[in-house]
Amino acid sequence: MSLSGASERSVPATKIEITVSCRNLLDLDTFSKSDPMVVLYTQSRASQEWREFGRTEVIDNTLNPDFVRKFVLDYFFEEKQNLRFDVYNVDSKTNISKTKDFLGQAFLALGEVIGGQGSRVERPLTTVKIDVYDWDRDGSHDFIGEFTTSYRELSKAQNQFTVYEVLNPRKKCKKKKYVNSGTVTLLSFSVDSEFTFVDYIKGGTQLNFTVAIDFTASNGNPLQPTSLHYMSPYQLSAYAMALKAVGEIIQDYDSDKLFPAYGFGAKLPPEGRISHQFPLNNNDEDPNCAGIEGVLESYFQSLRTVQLYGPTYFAPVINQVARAAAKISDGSQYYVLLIITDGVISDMTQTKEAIVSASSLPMSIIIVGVGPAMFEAMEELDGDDVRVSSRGRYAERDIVQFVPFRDYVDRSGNQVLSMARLAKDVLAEIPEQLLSYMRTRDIQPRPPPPANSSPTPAPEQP
Ligand SMILES: [Ca+2]
Ligand SMILES: [Ca+2]
Ligand SMILES: [Ca+2]
Repeated sequence: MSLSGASERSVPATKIEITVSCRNLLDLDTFSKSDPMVVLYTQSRASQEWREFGRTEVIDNTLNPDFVRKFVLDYFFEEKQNLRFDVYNVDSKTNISKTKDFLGQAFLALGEVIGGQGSRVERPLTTVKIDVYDWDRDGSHDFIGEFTTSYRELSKAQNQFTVYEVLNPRKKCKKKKYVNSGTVTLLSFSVDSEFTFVDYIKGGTQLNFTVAIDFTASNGNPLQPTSLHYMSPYQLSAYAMALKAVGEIIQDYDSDKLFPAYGFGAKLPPEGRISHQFPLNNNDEDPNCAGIEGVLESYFQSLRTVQLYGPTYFAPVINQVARAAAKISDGSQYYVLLIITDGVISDMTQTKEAIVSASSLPMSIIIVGVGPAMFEAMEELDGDDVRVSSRGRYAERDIVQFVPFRDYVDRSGNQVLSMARLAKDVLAEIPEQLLSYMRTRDIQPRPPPPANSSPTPAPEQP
């Protein structure tokens, strides 16, 4: 997958309106409070350059401004849209561009605003305030003075010494001739960079999705309308809808658009053997289906031939993908197992054991819950509150994301309300799960290949 490919998708953009407030800003005006203003910059993905997007009004005499002017941006869920907010104190009596003190800045991605609780996020301004003291053994250290700086200014010290004037506000007020209380020189500055999901994908890490579908009897007889697998010429079953919607989302991230697809918990013809991982296309040698259309086709074909049975075992299919993931530890391949289920699990103990074992592998699991169940077991496997453990051993990383599909469809169950929201939640934990694997294995992203390089070899399929 290449990033530019993903961004060329014609997912309709959502307009996001951003309102900015600040609290406890530095007071830099001598006789009154600061007059703050915020300038928003957006980062170009191609050049990484920051460009001014707009600015708020200036509010006089406050350290806690609630700005009225809003920023309206286009939101693309599959892009990381980096934003930078610079806060200035404007001396409103003079020319704005000439006289403004920098109060600090905050970085965040637009997705974080949307993902924040109540679509609200708080960030400390990265202005760094440094107090300088004369150290006393008895603890009564004497304040010498202070200065402020910012990340941007600190980073200049990578090439040059930076000298800061240490100022004591009290002395500054009292003495007319006061210059400073000494200087501090920054001799060196270094940054440990954190790589992003996109850095790895650009560097050639391939995502491989495997699909597994619950064919157990708890889903109901496919010939009856109450079944989650109901075969009707007029509308998609709950499973088909979930598979189609989620499949379309993950399809763009899969490197070769080939999906090994399995069913579990069915009785197979002719002899009626119960299987917990049968290829939907009935081809043991090559379970790959071409695109999500191919998976859907094989799913319908299987529904007509197998008998829904039980019990519901997740562990076999998890272990199957884990075996493929275990063969590759250089960060070039990352596996994602998508399980679509009604959540009535019979092998919770074995599944937890399988997850704990898989947590050391380049692998994630997305569980999509179909139907009206409570899904407590699925939430437990998601492990967001309590890390999954088995026999006293905790999973090394959280590798599971659970999404209850009913939260994204209308009352009739026939229509996905927001593909963007579903996509965001389905993919929500993948970037961090991939990064946590790379971090713990100390794998750095490779430099992106030149634009017209030959395609990378096909990944190994489980
Ligand atoms: Ca694939
Ligand atoms: Ca999780
Ligand atoms: Ca989760």
